[in-house]
Amino acid sequence: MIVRTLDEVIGTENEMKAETWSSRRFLLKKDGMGFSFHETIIYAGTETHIHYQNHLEAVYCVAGDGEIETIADGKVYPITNGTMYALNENDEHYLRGGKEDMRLICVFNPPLVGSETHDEEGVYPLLEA
Ligand code: 9YT
Repeated sequence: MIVRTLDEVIGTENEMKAETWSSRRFLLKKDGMGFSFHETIIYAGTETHIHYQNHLEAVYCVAGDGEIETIADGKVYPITNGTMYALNENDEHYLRGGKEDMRLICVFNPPLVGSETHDEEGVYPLLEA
C-alpha cells in the first residue's frame, strides 16, 4: 500500500518546476504501477508547447481554467473543472493557462522515472532509471 500526501512531495526531488508549470509526481516508475501519477499546476496566462512522442498522457482538470490547441488541426478545447483530455495519438499541442492557475491530475504511460522535463520540442525523453 502506498499513501502519499502533497506535503510529502512538494519541495522534494519529486516536484519538477518549469517556467510555465509545476509537477508534483506522486507515483513514478519505481513504484511499479505501470503508470506515473502527477498533480500539475499550469500557471495562469502561460503557453506551453508539448509533444509527448514517447508517452501517452491523460489529464483531468480539477480547478482553474485554460485551453488546449491541437497543432495538427488548430482545434481549441476549453479546459475547466471536470474536463478530461487524453493525448491518445501523442498529439502535439499548446497548453494555455487562463485567468487562474489550472490544477490538473495527470497519468503517464509508460511511467516517468521522475526527473523528466520538456526539451525544446516539448518532448519528454524515454528514461529507464
Ligand atoms: C498537462 C501537462 O502535460 N503539463 C506538463 C507537465 C506534466 N503534466 C508533468 O510532468 O506532470
